[in-house]
Amino acid sequence: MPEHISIALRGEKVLGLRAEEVEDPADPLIKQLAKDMLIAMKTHGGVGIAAPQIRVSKRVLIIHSKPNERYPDAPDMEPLIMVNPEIISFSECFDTMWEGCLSVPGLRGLVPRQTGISVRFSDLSGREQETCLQGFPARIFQHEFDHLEGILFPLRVADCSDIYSESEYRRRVLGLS
Ligand code: K3U
Ligand code: ZN
Repeated sequence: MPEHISIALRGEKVLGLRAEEVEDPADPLIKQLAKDMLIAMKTHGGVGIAAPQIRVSKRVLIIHSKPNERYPDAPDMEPLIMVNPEIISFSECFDTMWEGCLSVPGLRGLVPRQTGISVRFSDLSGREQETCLQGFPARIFQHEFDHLEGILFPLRVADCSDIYSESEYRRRVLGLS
């Protein structure tokens, strides 16, 4: 029987907290947390996940960009696990895309975000890394980073008439029945 890890849903207190710094990114407990997050992300069909979404208020996130029905041009990346991520810089350009969230099922919203960012984080060996993300991976990162700050995507929607039910999003945006 596959392991089941449930996802915290909007309204649960853990999703509104600022998550705590990880003192030792190389701690085996953090490796186990990352494994649980990978399982939850894959089981629930996400392209990213943050630790508070499995009810652990720690600063760990994963991004896993891959091409999909909604974002066919997304780059195919291995899952990238980041402990204590920090944003070093943002690009000046913004774009707007429809977002969803495993913790906010049934809703989609049009969210403006910066198109590129540079980030610093620790890997699971405790080594500090820096990377630049562009496009869809940058978007996933900013969405997951918001989870570490206790912010959910509906708060980032610029115009609240751009929040749709999943069925209206499929009908009006994707042109499906
Ligand atoms: O929207 C979702 C999706 C799933 C597969 C392919 C493409 C999109 C599911 S929601 C999702 O994956 C969030 C991850 C979450 F819920 F854990 F925070 C990441 C995300 C999706 C779309 C835009 C920005 C972030
Ligand atoms: Zn989310």
